[in-house]
Amino acid sequence: MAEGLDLSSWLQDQCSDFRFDVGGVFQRTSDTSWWPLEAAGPAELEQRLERGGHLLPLPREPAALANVLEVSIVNFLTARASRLPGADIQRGSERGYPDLEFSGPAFGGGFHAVDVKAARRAANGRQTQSRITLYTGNTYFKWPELHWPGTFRPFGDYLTHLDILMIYTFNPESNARVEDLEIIVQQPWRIASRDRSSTTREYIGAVNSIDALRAGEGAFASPMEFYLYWRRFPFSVSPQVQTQLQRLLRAAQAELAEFRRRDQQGGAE
Ligand SMILES: [Ca+2]
Repeated sequence: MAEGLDLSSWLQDQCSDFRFDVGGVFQRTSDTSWWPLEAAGPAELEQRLERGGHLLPLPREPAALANVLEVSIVNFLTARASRLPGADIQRGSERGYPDLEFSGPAFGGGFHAVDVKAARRAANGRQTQSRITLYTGNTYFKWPELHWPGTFRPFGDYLTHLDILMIYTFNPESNARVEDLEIIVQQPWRIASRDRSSTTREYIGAVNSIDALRAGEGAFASPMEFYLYWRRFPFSVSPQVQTQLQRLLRAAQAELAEFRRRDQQGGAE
């Protein structure tokens, strides 16, 4: 395989240029609007928009705010990748894995999965308020040879898995809500804990110390140890997941039977 850029370093370089510069949600007109609207610069514009009732706060709800942050960095990285010759980038679905898929000769060929996670700082400033979710544990992660819905290809086809963590302080007083954004790029196994990130969902959780996330000091000494632990984990399997799994296994068996048939035919010729 051709030598390419190291995706992790490339992402780190790009992310160091990223600024979350979303000041709120724009409203076209309101009872307090007046015209013409003039401003000499960004600060005056913001003040003028606010006084004219054109600016609504971003959502408080963590998942909704996380989505705004994710969309903003995904747009930014997509634009950066489009300027890089030989780099291909594909955006994943909202509920699928990964958020971004990188491929092409710029990164040495093969497929690389990049997922974005936003997390709020806890009041003590040293931890995330809740554990970051690294993967859904009972589908594509547990069955890495199968091609699950919501994914581009089987999990096991990726040469690299990387997470972009967006850690911020929540400010309920500001329209932007987000302050002191820190971006960390890590391999998921390096920041994994032995705990789920939700008591009701089948999610693999990260460690919650921000220092540990930054340093990549999770609970596992090697990727092997991480995969063994979490693939053995007794996640519950819903009837829908069970049905999907059976469908995928049947498809894989049919494919294998077809390969065997062709192989025997080929051998007979
Ligand atoms: Ca995500």
